[in-house]
Parts: sequence; C-alpha cells; structure tokens
Amino acid sequence: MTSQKITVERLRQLEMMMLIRAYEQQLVELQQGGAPGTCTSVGQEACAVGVMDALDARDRILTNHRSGGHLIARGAEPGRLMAEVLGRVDGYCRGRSGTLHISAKELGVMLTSTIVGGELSMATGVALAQTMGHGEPGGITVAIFGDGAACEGIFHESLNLAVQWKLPLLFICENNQWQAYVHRRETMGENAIAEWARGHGLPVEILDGNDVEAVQAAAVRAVSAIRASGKPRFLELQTYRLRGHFEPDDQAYVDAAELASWSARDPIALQTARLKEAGVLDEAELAALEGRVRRRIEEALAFAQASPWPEPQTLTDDVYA
Ligand SMILES: Cc1ncc(C[n+]2csc(CCOP(=O)(O)OP(=O)(O)O)c2C)c(N)n1
Ligand SMILES: [Mg+2]
Repeated sequence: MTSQKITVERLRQLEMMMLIRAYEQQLVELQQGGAPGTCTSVGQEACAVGVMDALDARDRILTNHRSGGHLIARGAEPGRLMAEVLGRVDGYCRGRSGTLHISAKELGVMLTSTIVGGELSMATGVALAQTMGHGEPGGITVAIFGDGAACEGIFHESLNLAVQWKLPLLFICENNQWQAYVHRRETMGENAIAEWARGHGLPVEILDGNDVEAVQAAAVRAVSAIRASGKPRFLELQTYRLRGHFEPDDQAYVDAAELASWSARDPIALQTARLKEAGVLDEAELAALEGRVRRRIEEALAFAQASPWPEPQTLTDDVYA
C-alpha cells in the first residue's frame, strides 16, 4: 500500500471507532428517554474495527450481547440498528430483536447471542458447514465472545471440536476484565484464557485490544493462516469495559483507580494521538471527522424515529410452533 492509502485507511478506522462510540452514546441517551436498555462496548471499539477490517464478504460472524461495535464495523447502518433498538419495522430484524439478539444476514452477521457462550457452539456449527461446501468458497467463521464466556463449559467443547475437526474458525476473546458485575480476577487465573486455548492445541496471540493497528495486524495474520490451512486460531484482546454491564449501571462496584487507568488508555484517544504525532491528522481534520460522525448519528436517529411500528397482525410471523 502507498503511504497515502495507509493514511486514508487509518483515518477511516478512526472515524469508524468514533461512529461506534457516538452510536452507543446515542443509545444511552435513548435509554434514559425510556427506550429498552443496552450493553455498550464503549472502550472496546479498537477490537471491533481491527477484527472486522481483517475479514471479507465471504466470512461469517457470530457475536455476543455487546455487538454494537461489531455490527457497525462490519458495515451496518446506524439508522437501521437504531430502528431495531426502538422496535421499528426498518430495523435489521424488523424491530423484534433489540440490541441483544440482532442478526444481519446480508452482512454475514449470523447471530448476536445473549446466551453467554452460545455464539461459540453456533460458530462451530457454521464453520463445520463451511467445510461441507456451504457458503462462499474460502470463507471462514469468526466467534466473538467475552472473558465470562471463556468460563463456560461450551468454550472448551467448541475449542476442542474446532481443533479436532480442523474448522476454519477464528476465536476472538474480548477480555474486558468484567463478567457482568464480577471481576475477571475472581473467576480465573491471570493468563487462564490463553493457557486454556493453548491446552486445546490452538495457536494463540495475546494483544493490546485498545490498539486498533495491533489488533488488525494480528487478525490479518490469523485470517490468512486459517484460509491457508483450514485450521482454527485464537486471539485474546485485552481491553476494558469503560461503561457498566448494562444501561443504566452506576458502576459503584468498579475500582475507581482501575477505571481511571484504563480510561487513560481509551482506544480512540490513543489512535487520535498516534495519528497526530505521525502528522496525518490535525485539529481541522479531526473536527471534520467529528462533524461527519455527529451528522450520521443525527440522521440515524431521525430515520429510526420516523420508521413505523410493526403491524399488530404480524405479531406471530416467524413463529414456527
Ligand atoms: C448462559 C448465561 N449465563 C448467564 C447470563 C447472564 N449474563 C449476561 S452477560 C453476562 C456476563 C458475560 O461476561 P463476558 O462474557 O465477559 O462478556 P461481557 O459482558 O464482559 O462483554 C452474564 C453472566 C447469560 N446471559 N447467559
Ligand atoms: Mg467480559
């Protein structure tokens, strides 16, 4: 890539992280205004953008309850996402899913699993289907889950089967240090997640999940190795959940010093500083990015609020039994 192309790409990534942040902040405001609650991924935007930027249209994604960033980084329209959260017909699932069950088949996002660890077993099935000739040739599956999901039995079953059956599956653990209201250190040893994955025979990389460039580079390496070998790989992205588990959440149980130290490593601030230092971003360009993001979110909200409610007679559509 030429240096000009790299610059354009880095600015696009920063704008994408800012868009995710602004979208989720808008959801928080909607929640305060009476819309159903949501789990935001504030602080984890570099994980979403870095991973999605390593994939292509053939790939399939299964994610967890904190999926807003994954969907937007994959190309979801904030307006259609907001319409979904507000229960309107123009949402990706015609207003039936809220934030916790959203899928967007046209983007290859097969599932947001609110059953912790559910995305792991389902992703194993999707990757198995790919080995049997379903989906587009060369596609891989990505399972995105948290440190809490790594404590579930299904984590071990899925990793073991992926290795034994040689599945084209990329495991992405977003270790954000929290499992609802329980800190990770209360449920597992310091390097447990990576050790468990290695124990099952997976190649593992542990990364700074707040560094979008590091995440993308590692994800590109892993994806190309999976496409070449057909075998699974594992990335642990170390990051932090800067907001509560769910909205609203006063985070009274969170250690203030720990929160402050991770806030100082906010992935958007880190990348902004890096691009400024490299001379590819100045205040005027930053203001332009912020303005574009603000307008997109305003348009998204207007679109969602103008979208109609589903017709009552459609209530039992898609109910199979
Ligand atoms: C099987 C199951 N157990 C418990 C819950 C309740 N629950 C929802 S999210 C969550 C924490 C999950 O932590 P983690 O996997 O680290 O994801 P994070 O919320 O940190 O993104 C729990 C316990 C659930 N939804 N499903
Ligand atoms: Mg977690």
